Amino acid sequence: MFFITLFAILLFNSVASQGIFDPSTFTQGSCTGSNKWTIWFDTNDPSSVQGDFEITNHIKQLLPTYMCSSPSAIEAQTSYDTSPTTTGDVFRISTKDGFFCLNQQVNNYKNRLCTDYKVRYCCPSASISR
Ligand SMILES: [Ca+2]
Repeated sequence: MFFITLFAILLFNSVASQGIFDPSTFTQGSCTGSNKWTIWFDTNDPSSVQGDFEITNHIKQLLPTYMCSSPSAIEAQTSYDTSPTTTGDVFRISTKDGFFCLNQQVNNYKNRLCTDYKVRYCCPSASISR
């Protein structure tokens, strides 16, 4: 828990300069050829302390048979299958690190939390069990 908190604080500084969510970035990379999308991962619920994080390394450790070591793309949706653009949340997404929505970045932070999100990754078809 300490590590996560420290990480969030470090991350906050880099996220703060990125501004409002850009629709073009909720999918990073494409998924074609011998690759396919994994199942959706929702490993974290929004907390009032931090936000909603779906961390790539955490997912690799938690669900190794459904995940590959070097995904080529990541996509995020809300847990209710709507586009992140509809939430008004501010977040960061990258294949390497995962998805991070920090409550501090949300308008009227005192009154609302980050929406709950899920992510999926693009992996070589042969490397994942489904
Ligand atoms: Ca989540």
